[in-house]
Amino acid sequence: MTSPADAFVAAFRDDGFVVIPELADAATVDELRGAYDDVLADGRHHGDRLLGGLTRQVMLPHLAHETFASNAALQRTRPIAAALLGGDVEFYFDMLIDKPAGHPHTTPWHQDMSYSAEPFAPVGTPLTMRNVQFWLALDDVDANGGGMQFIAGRHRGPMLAHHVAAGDPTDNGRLLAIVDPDESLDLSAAVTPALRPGDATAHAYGTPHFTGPNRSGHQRRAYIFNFRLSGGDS
Ligand SMILES: O=C(O)CCC(=O)C(=O)O
Repeated sequence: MTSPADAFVAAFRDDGFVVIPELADAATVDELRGAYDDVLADGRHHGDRLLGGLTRQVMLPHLAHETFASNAALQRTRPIAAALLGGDVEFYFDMLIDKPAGHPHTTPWHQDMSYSAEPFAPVGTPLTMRNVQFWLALDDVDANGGGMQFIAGRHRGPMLAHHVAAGDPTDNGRLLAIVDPDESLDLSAAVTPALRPGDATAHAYGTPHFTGPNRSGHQRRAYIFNFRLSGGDS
């Protein structure tokens, strides 16, 4: 009989994403929120920038605050990442993406693999299952509040055409987007998991995903961290 763990890994392999309820418990959410707010308020971390000139993003927060260097959610995630990718894993990188109440900007449909080259990886770039991104909600999120939306099953390829949607194409903080997503994707099939604080999603680098403006009336804090198979480039 298939164990729940096997079904979970199979869902990730089939759909390109999974939901992980309660990846962080209430105490960990409190700790992460405190650290998050400290880093945003400080504003001096060298990774603090506007993604595409639009949306607040703090790269590598583990260098800015010890809570992001070591916390219970990160520790719980490591074996999950190993199961999803099917081998030993290493921490790759982390970031914070904040959408305050009323934030008007989308993070357009994209595949994370598009960021593997500048200005963007070309059509035909192999989509591997060597990396996984975890997106941990520190607030309630849904489609209306800037929650993550996914298209299932498109992580197996081919890599779709991307373009620079905003920002300087020569800058690492550019914002990439799939060209004509309504042509290349069935957007009516988009799935938006509603998450409570502490719930997370995990997705593959080929999985098309998107977040909308934040119309929820409250802040949307996302703590995002990536693992990859050990020994080798992404
Ligand atoms: O948090 C967001 O708004 C978007 C995050 C995302 O798409 C990403 O990190 O690849």
